[in-house]
Parts: sequence; C-alpha cells; structure tokens
Amino acid sequence: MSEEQKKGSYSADSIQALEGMEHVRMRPSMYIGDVGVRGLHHLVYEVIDNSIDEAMGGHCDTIDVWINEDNSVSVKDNGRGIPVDIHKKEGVSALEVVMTKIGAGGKFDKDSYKVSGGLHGVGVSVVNALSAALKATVHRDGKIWEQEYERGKTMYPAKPIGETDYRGTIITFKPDHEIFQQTTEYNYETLASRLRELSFLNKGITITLTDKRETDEKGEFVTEEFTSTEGLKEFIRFLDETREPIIGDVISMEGEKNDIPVEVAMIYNTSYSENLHSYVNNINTHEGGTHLSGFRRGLTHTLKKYADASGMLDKLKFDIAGDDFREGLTAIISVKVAEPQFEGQTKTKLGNREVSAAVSQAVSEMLENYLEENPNDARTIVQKVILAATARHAARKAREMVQRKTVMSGGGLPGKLSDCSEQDPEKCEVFLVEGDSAGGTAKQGRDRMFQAILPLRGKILNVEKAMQHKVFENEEIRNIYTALGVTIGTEEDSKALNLEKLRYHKVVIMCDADVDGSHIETLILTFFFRYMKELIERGHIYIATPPLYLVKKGAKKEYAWDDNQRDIIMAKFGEGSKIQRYKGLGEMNAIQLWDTTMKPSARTLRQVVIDSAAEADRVFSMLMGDEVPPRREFIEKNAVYANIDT
Ligand code: 0RA
Repeated sequence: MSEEQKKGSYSADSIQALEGMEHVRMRPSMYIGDVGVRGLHHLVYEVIDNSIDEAMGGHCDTIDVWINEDNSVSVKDNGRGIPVDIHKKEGVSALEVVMTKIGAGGKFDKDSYKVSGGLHGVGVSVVNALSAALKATVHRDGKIWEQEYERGKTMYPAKPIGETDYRGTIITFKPDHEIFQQTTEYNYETLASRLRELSFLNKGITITLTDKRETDEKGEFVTEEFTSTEGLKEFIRFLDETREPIIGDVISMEGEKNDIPVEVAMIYNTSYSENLHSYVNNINTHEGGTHLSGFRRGLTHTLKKYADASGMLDKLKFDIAGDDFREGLTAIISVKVAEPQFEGQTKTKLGNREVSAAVSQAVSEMLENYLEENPNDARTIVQKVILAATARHAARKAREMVQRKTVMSGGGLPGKLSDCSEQDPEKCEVFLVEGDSAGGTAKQGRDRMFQAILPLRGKILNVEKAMQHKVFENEEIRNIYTALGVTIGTEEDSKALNLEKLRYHKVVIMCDADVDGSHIETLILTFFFRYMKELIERGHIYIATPPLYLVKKGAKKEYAWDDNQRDIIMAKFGEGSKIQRYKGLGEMNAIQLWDTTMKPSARTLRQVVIDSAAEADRVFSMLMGDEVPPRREFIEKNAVYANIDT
C-alpha cells in the first residue's frame, strides 16, 4: 500500500469514526434507550460494564464509583488498564480507538471475556459522545497516561503524565446537558441499587459508591460498599428479607451446561406471589425468554416427578398446573451467553434456543439432589404446591367472573365509571380517584371528551397479603379490570394479561397529598405491580401531583407544589399574601383541580417506571407484607410526605 493510500484509508477511517460519534449525538436514544433519567444513569452502567468485563476475565476485583460534586461520575477499576500503544490500523492509541470508535469496545482483545449485549455493551465511546467532557486515565506498565475529550472529540493524543505502581483505568465523564435536557442530576439510590445487583451477580468483586455532592451529620460523604461472597444465594436472602421461608435454606447451583455458564438460586416462602428474576450477561431480562422457560420446565418436571412418586397427590381431585409449582417462589436465573439475541417489545427477551435446555438440565439436577437430600423440605414444598392448586381452583371461578363480565358486557362498564366520549384509547385517560367526593369534583372538572373518572372507595385491598381468589372477588379491583378493558387469559396462556382492549393509554392515580393518600397510592401501585405489571412496563401508569398550597394576594393567585415554591411566590407577592394549604383533593373546587392537576398543559404527571424489578419486588413485599420493623425503617428513611401534615 502506498503512503498516499495509507493516509487515505486512515483519514477515511477517522472520518467514519467521527460520523459514528456524531450519529450517536444525533440519535442518542438508538444507543442508550432514551435521554431522560434512565438514559442518564445508563451512561454509568455502560462504563461499569467494561470494568465488570475486566473482572469477569479475572483481571480486576475492585471497582470504585464516585458521583462528583458537579454530577460528573468517576469509575475506577484495578484491571489491566486500557492499552495505550498505537493501534496499527488506526494510527492512534488503542485507548483513543476504544473511546472514539463506535462498537470498538474490547473487541480487539480476542481473549477478553466479552459477553455484554442488549442496551448495554454499546461501548464506552457512546458515553464519550454524550458527555460534555470525559477524561480517561490509565495506569499501566509503571506509567500514567491521560487523554481528554469534549462531546466525543479528542482534545490531545494520549500522553504520559507520570509514574505509578498502580494498575487500572479511571474514567470521569460529565453528561452533556445539550443531550440530557430533562436532567443531568444523578440519583444515588438508583446507582446504589444497580451496583448492589451487580455485586450479587458477580460475586467476589468489591464495588463502592461515594456521593461527593453532600456530607452526612459527621461531615463525611455518603458511601457504601457492595460485595458478595455467595452471589445469587445472598441475592435471594436480600430479596426475601421480609418474607418467611418455608424451607431450610436457599437452593442454588452454579455451573456450565453446553458451554453456557448457568447460575440459579431459589427459595419457597409463605407468600402467594411468584418472583422470578432473570438475567443475561448481567442485564435484567424483564420479558424473560428461553432461559426462563428452561427454568420453568426443569422446575415443573422435577417437582412433578417427585410429587407423583411420593404418593402425596394420590387423593387430589384435580390436576396440578405449572403455576402451582411457583406460588411463593423467589428465584433468580443468571446466564452468560456469548452472542445473545434479544427480542420483544423492550428487547429484554432472550431468544437463543440452546439456552433453554441448558437451564432446564441445570435446574433438574440441582433440584433432584436437593429433594433427595432434604426429604422434609421436599414434603413442605409439595404440600405448598397442593395448597396452591386448591386455591387456584377457587380463584379460577372468581377470575372467570372477571372475564365473563368484561367479555359479555359490551355496555357492562362499572356503574361508578364516568366514561369519556372519545373512542380512540390512545387519546383517552382515566383517573383513579381516592374517595367518592374527590371523584365528584374530578368528574365536574375534567374534559369529558377524553378524560374518564373512576372513583375508588377508601383503601383498596392489599394484594400483597391476599390470596388470588380474594383479589379477583374484590369489587374495586374488578371495577379496575372492567373499566380498563383488561382481561385475563390469552390463547397461549390462560393467566396472561390481555391488553388488546385497553381502553385508556393513560391511567392516572390521583390521591390526596397526605399520609393516607400516599398509602392508598401505594396500595394501588402494589396492585398494578403484582397483577398488571405490563401496564407499568409499557408506560401507561401515571401519578397525578396536586398542589400543596394556594398563595393569594388580591386578585393574584399562584399554586405551589412544595414549601420552597410557596416561599418564592410569597416573596414575589410581598406583604399581605395569604396561604391556603390543601389537605386533600376534596378542598379544591372543580376549576382548581382542572387548572392544577388535570389540564394537560399545566399539570405534572409522574410516569411510573420500574428501574429494577428485583428492587421493586423487595420494596413492595416490605411495604405491604407482614413484617413491621423493616417497613418502619423504610418509611422513616424515605418519608416524603411524613412532615406535610405537621
Ligand atoms: C482491551 C484490552 C485490555 C484491556 C482492556 C480492553 C480494558 C478495558 C477497560 C475498560 C475499563 N476498564 C478496562 N480495563 C481494561 C488489555 C489487554 C492486555 O493487557 O493484554
């Protein structure tokens, strides 16, 4: 190749790299999902993923994360350090290639155990493109190297800046507010919960998180260390902290089947809910897939075989279904797949066929051993399954009533529903309103064209503590099903949620802004999370935010949603301004409720999203379950409404 050609091809490549980076900035959502709160946090996960990969290859055991004062984030690992030698093809350092070439990732390192996929694994160059500034520091072979970038553009070639005994990589990036226009502020808890999850999924790694934005009473930064020696076993104990186990310990296995690393851990508890969490390459697969179906198959097959042989089913008058084996089950399945195929609405459903048999075999072996070695636990599990089958029979009747009512009705909407006139579900909203009186105000205040009102009587049933048939027998809950047009049972799955006839694309929970209201809000959310999770996942569930204050002076009036806003308005109005404190929705008249809480152009709707299904599961079981002490602790830590009534 002539000098000219070499130059030509080099610059062609570098133009391509530039175009790649610019494409990321033009279409960020294609790479990180969205440019809201989620996408912002995704940047951190992307950087950490690289360090985790380095750890999985056995090159690193510590990862430190800092949220810096300016909301930039630093991630430091004690891995091999990103190579800084000149990359033959690109003519720049390998570091620069990793940082500026879309999709370069660790791919040029053939030995690296790189299994990232899904939204993760798009590469740290994407983070670079979406950061106002990024600095990479590499400690390698006794030298410290450094390179900086702005909005993905290299500021200078990687340069040595000193000597070191350390080995590793430090990346500090500040998300670009031009891209993340909604917010560039990191949420400590969101990051902490992901890091905790990662430490359970990758035992032996120590991950720390330090928030340098504020200090505690002692003047120290808030910091936590996440590390797990037992991995998924500990994850299960963490998730089931507030549930009561019915067997001695967590059942678990770890191994390789057909070259696929598989880890499974499970326990049975006294609750009625099924909590399965599945991961592929550390990514939570909400929509399940082949690994999850493999787990289900292995579980059903093995338990059924055992139960049949035990003779305990002999007197049973009805059949046992797959679901019966999973009531009160908490389980985690984690697999590592070299080339994962992700499918489904949110690309979180594993498609690789070969994984199903691998997981099924792994689970069967694990369970067979356990049942054989623990006959008492085995009997307890079978008894629980029989109980579930019995309850399912009772539930089926109640569920069929829900189905019949919605299917046959046509005009059979709940009497309490004030429907809207628009027919296109996409344009329709329904407000679930606490209490009949606030329901009446909302009914007057609404735009009847596209807004429907469903008043709910007092506290709705706590589904966390109720058996399924009680849930389906409950009138308020039945009203929610019928009003929303949600039915149970599809052709493939008799228990699956059927959202085809969903009548409103926005379901808005509207409660008082006080302790009672927030309790009712949580009860309703618990119901949606346990029985209509897909509605949340598809972004249909919202929470209305009524104002807390009305500040008046003469003819001037403004609403405030918190104390700070109230004080600003009072200062603006000056001497003689009067405050009205809204204790509940009932204190507002129809016009006020419309102006502040229902009118699309003025209101704030908070969309309910699930950051981490495992975390949400734990929180709901804690808030709504039987045990009181952890709930009190949680409420004290997170009480947002607690001081409002004082
Ligand atoms: C490719 C090759 C080698 C290290 C890495 C990638 C690497 C990447 C990141 C990203 C964050 N931390 C990292 N640590 C290492 C090293 C190849 C070698 O030394 O032989």
